[in-house]
This record gives sequence, structure tokens and C-alpha cells, in this order.
Amino acid sequence: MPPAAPATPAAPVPTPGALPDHVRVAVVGTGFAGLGAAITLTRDGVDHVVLERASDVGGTWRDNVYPGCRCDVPSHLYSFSFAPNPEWSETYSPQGEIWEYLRRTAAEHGVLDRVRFGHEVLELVWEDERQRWRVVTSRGTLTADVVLLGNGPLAEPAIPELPGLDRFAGTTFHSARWRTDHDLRGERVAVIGTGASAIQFVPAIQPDVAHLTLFQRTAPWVLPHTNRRITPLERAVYRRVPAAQRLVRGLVYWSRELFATALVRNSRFLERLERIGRRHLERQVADPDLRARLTPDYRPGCKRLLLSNDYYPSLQQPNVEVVTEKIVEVLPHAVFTADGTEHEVDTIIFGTGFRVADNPVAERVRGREGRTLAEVWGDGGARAYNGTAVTGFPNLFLLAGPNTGIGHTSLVVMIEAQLTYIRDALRVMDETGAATVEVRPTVLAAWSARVQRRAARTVWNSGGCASWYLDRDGRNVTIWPDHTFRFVRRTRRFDAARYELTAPVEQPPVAAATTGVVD
Ligand code: N01
Repeated sequence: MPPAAPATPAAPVPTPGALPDHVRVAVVGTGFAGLGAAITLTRDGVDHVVLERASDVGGTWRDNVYPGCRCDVPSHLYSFSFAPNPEWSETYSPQGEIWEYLRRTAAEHGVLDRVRFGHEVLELVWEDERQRWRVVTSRGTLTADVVLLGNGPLAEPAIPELPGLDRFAGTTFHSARWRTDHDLRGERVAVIGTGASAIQFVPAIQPDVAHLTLFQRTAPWVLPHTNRRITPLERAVYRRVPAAQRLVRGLVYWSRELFATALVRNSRFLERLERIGRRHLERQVADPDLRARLTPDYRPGCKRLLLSNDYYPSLQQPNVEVVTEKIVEVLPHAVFTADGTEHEVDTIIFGTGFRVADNPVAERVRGREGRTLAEVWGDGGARAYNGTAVTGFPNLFLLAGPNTGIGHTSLVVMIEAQLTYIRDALRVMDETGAATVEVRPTVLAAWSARVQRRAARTVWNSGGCASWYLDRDGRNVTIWPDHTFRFVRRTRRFDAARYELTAPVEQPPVAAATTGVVD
């Protein structure tokens, strides 16, 4: 099949300059989080560098070029509040437009010359005696007073360890590493997984492949999609009257927050949603047997709600088979399932999601006591105060960190709130002369307990499904279990009293009042 069309480059990406020896702030990644951070730091005149392992900006919107990829959050909200885009062509944007938006926004805000492309961060080590981070990259080492981790929770593909996979003679790839050079036309293709990615690329590739075997472990809730083209008139209005677009953004935001009430309280409203999902299935799938296999057995919202009008129809095409039997083994030319069937295939595509709870970047960050983030989180689960700060890791701020994920609205809202908070933290450091800030252990423990208590009531915890939102111990370590405006409110100012501030070594102590420990 023809390769997915990535965005036409909107802005030239400069060749990387030399790596500085030392910076005030090192930012990791150039998705919404990393670019948002770079824009904020540039505006504030903060000395910084941005480390990006790839050769272009864009994060997940650069990496996910699979056919049919688009955002399932409306574009007017899924964008920076300070950089509205009146030119969105559809209410839910295709991947290429979002990637182009990020490239253009980065260029317009003059942040590209601070980005060092092809620099993968291999190790981040806190040097306590020097009060700074040693940042080891694939192309050299630097030090930084402060590190902002914007590596992204959905950046590391998860590929299941299926017995025999290494002996498969055909092609395999993950949806986030789509082989645009691989022609699927006329092939027998296996797709493993039926999450947000698969339901987008299955209808897109189905017409071209000879046969598609879809391996479904758990049926997703699929709701009707309301995407539509944005008319030239609307675009002209947004261009000339920016307040009109802000109004639409606000309406989208508040309607999503209203909806969040149902998810957060696991309320009866979800039964209505269930009826909508069932009706969608009944309308689109005539065969009762297939319909039964596509019917979820948990509350809608427990896993991400999926939007599609073409997923179910594509599954009923003569060249598609939905297999719900467990995969036992991969043979050189087939996928072998528990019922004893060999499903012969040429290519296997993994739509199996990402390493979120066990993100490998956590193994590369070593804190004050010599332990890695992964080790600390391995004991009690991933946690960060305000999704941002971890005890034992001074001057480290996580963007889109634990429990800042979102099941109902735009992650960009959360990222911008975190940037406000971090920006204020840097201001406090400057004003007090503090060399380090580190969240107090009691504060983090209380925060984590509160988040888990709150999460227990939500549909993500008690909706009757297993999902990547929960870690191995059933803790919700990913989703913000509340309305986003509450997160925005609590991150408006850096609450220095909840942190330990230390003065630069060999300098007088910091004057800031930092004694009171709060919840
Ligand atoms: O991954 P997923 P995704 N054997 O983890 C199945 C965002 N996103 O890439 O449900 C068989 O949702 C697994 O089965 P089960 C969005 O936040 C956003 O689709 O665990 N099957 C599931 O069906 C989303 O939540 C957009 O039983 C196996 C699938 O693989 C996140 O990315 C678009 C298996 C994984 O689903 C991830 O979505 C796309 C195994 N061993 C993605 N292991 C937007 O539009 C896993 N599965 C913004």
C-alpha cells in the first residue's frame, strides 16, 4: 500500500550546533511537552538546550505515521493555548497537520536553534556535591542545573513477548514505527491489538491487503465519530476574529469537563454511553456472532473510548477475520492460536500500545541516593508530586509525568499547567538563590495517597477492565483522576513550602521560609 503521507515540512530544521558544557536547563524531547518548555524558557530568556533523539521535532505526532492516524481530541483544544491554529482542516486533525503545526510553532517561536537533534539521553545522574545533573547523551555529555523530562509516556512501543516471534520469517513492525517502505498490498496481514491506534489503521489498510486477521484480546468501546471538515468560512472567521476560536476552544474544554464528571465518579451517565456504544454496534454489525465478540464486557471509559465510523464496517469485509482466541505462538509463517488454528500471514503489525508504567527512561535517571527512578517507583508505584516532582531527584521536573494523563480531554492542557508551575519554580529559585528544590517526602507520600484514594472511585480503576492506566499492582499511575481545572488551579504557583530548598554549596543559606510541611 502507498506509504502514509507525513506532513510536508513547514519549516527547515537547522543542523545541530555543538553541545554546550553546561546549561541552566536541559529539556528532553520535542513533543508538545518539550517544545512547550523550550518556548517558555526562550520567552523568559533562560539558558537552555533541548535534547532530541530523532532528527525532527514532533514527538508522538512525528513517530505515528500509520495510515489513518488522527487525534481523537478536537483540534481547537488539542493545541497550545498561546498558538491557536485557525487553519485546522477538520474538527479532529489528521496526524500530518498536527506534526506540521508543531514544526511551524517551534520555528515561529524561535526555539529550533536550541535543539540538538540526534542526541539521545542515555543517562541522567544527579551530582549532589556539585548540585547539578550530568546529562550523558549519545553524542556527548553536558551538565545542567535543572532538567525537564518531556520524553513522553507514549514513546516506547510495547511488543508482547510471544513465543516464536524471533523465528517469524515475514515482516513485523509496531504501529508507532510504521514501515512506510513496506508494501502491504496483496499481503496476508496480522494485526495484534484493538486499541486507539489499531481502530484507526485497520480500516485504512483493509482495502489494500489480501487478507487481514485481527487478533482481539479485549473488545473496545467504539462510539460514533463526529469529525467533519471545517469550512473555509469558519477558517476565515477564526483568522480574523481569534476570539471566536477561543470561544470554541472554551466550549470544547467545558463540555469535556462536564463529561469527565461521569468518568471520575463512575456514574450512571456511563450507562447512557453504553447504550450509544451498543446502538452503534447494532447499527453497524449485522452478524450476531461477530457482534457478540465485539461487545465489551466492562464499563465504557474504563479503557480509552474510541471514536470510529469505519472500524466496524471494515471488520465485515470479506478479506477480514476477527480472531478472539488467545495467541499461543508465532510460527515462521503463521500465528498459532489456542484453538489449534494456524493463521498464515506475511506481516504482523503490533497495535499493542506503549511501555507506560515501565517506561525505560526511568531506568536512566539516577537521583541523589544513587537509585534510579525505576527503582524508586518499583517500590510503591510511579508517583510524582503534581505529576512533576519526585523526592530524591532534586531539580528534576517531569512533564506529562505520573497521573497527569488524561482520559477525557487534551493532554496539552495538563502540560501547559505544568509549565506554569515549573516556570514559577525557576522564578522562586532565582529569587531565593536556591541551588536546589526537592519535594519533601511527606508531601509526596500524602499526595500519592490522595491521588490513589481519588482514583479508586473512578471508572479507570473500578470499571471492570485491565488497562495500561493501571500498573501491575492495580494502582492508577497514569490518569489524572479529576477535572483538569483542579490541576490547573493547583499548579498556578510553585508551592515552595512543600519543597526543601538548599543554598549553593559554599554560600550563605537560602533565606526562603521552607519549614512548614503541608498535607
Ligand atoms: O495501544 P493500547 P494503542 N496479545 O494500549 C492489545 C493514545 N493514542 O497504541 O485491551 C494480544 O490502547 C491490547 O489488548 P487488551 C491513546 O492514549 C491516541 O492503541 O490489553 N493483544 C489492546 O487491544 C491510547 O490509549 C490516539 O486486552 C495484546 C492493544 O493491544 C494510547 O495511545 C491514537 C497484547 C493495545 O492498545 C495507546 O493506544 C492512538 C497481547 N500480548 C493512540 N498486548 C489519538 O487519537 C497488548 N494487546 C490521540
